[in-house]
Amino acid sequence: MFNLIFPGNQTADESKRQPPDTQAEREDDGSPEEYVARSGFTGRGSDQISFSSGDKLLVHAKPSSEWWWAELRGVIGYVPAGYLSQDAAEEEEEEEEEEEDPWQDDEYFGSYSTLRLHLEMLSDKSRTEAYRQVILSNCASLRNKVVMDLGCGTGIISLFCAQLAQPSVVYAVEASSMAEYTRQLVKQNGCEEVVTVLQGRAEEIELPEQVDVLVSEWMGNCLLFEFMVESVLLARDRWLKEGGVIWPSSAALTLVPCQADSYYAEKMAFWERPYGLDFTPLQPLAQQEFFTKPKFSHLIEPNDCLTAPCDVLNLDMYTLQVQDLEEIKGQFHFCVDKPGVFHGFTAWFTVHFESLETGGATVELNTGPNSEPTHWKQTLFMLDRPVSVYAGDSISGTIVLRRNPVWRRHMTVTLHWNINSCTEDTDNCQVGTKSFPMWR
Ligand code: J7C
Repeated sequence: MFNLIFPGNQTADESKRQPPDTQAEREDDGSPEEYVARSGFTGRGSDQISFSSGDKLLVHAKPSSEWWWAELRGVIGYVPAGYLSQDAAEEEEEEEEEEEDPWQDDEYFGSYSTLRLHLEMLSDKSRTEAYRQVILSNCASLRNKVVMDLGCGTGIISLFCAQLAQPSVVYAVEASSMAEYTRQLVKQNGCEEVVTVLQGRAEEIELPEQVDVLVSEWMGNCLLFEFMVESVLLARDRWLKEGGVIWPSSAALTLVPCQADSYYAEKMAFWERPYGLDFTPLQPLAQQEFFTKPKFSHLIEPNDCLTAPCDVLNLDMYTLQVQDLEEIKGQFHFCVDKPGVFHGFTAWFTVHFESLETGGATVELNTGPNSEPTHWKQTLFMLDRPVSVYAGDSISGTIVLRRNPVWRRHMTVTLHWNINSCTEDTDNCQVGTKSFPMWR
């Protein structure tokens, strides 16, 4: 599933270097060249120098492509070459371009401009068939309706509408450059009379009229990651007719305490005795590296669930407000029904599509372990230390999804839990809390 790559993660090579001392390593004509710092750098050790963005440095030698020998205000030392640039004007321009967008839209829509993610989404039968089923089972009610398909991608939902129902028009809105192809697909399938492809961000496009139905496939990892839901809420407030319909109409996040034996073995227990040697000093590093962030492509076996799952959040797409997304809290109370090792919590979501037909059934898209696996899979939140639990124990607590105040597509999931054990003579209570950035 979609994954943003984060700028600002540059790491300087920290290996020790000696200052260049041979003439061969120095600049050809021996005279230093002036460079401007593209961004600030904090030198480590005694042979690197620190500088701020915009500082002018004199480069005396380029002993490697990565590390140069430079001077700033009379201090001389190593600097990372990638931080320097020779043309100040070009640099300013780049800086403007690089000014980081809290929505990372270039990267986000860029990733939807190639087929990789569309192939993944379209190949997901549960997902795609759920939308198809919604249209099919509501085809009578869709007759002569105005539909907006927000984030239509290759246009599959719009094409289902045109093919299976008789809406008066479908506005297929897509911000990525895939929209150009979507337009061709609409034509190729003879749907251009009904489907109008509009390329642009849903927040910025203008429609000639309000819509009866707002349909979108906006769900991300752990339901909210990407926060495309915000675009849906804004479109609802701007373009949905009074009494109009939103598909999906509601969404729930479900949690279950679980075992994750093989993941734990692979990433943590591994260090106990590889090749007969004790590598346990690496375990704190392993915990940091593998268990700090959630594992988003986890497939939990129904058998790994230690309790019955519990819905921790329920979002009503008609009443949910953009500002509600800043912090969403839920609670859980689980009763352990079999002994096992509590390694973490697994989360997944379900969305519901209300029926427009009298007596019609709600369509559900469930991404949990008891349904067909989807491309979202499930999200695993590993505890720092596994805890043995027994039938009759209870695990209760809270979950908070806190949206990153800067990076608007990201959030941190904080879990807080109490384990009440009734197996020991004295009742035993263990408390834990852990915050998981997704991904910033
Ligand atoms: N406006 C238009 N298209 C969008 C928007 C938006 N605000 N946000 C996301 N998309 C498109 C995106 O380019 C991609 O084709 C699809 O919607 C994302 C689907 N992602 C998901 N997690 N379901």
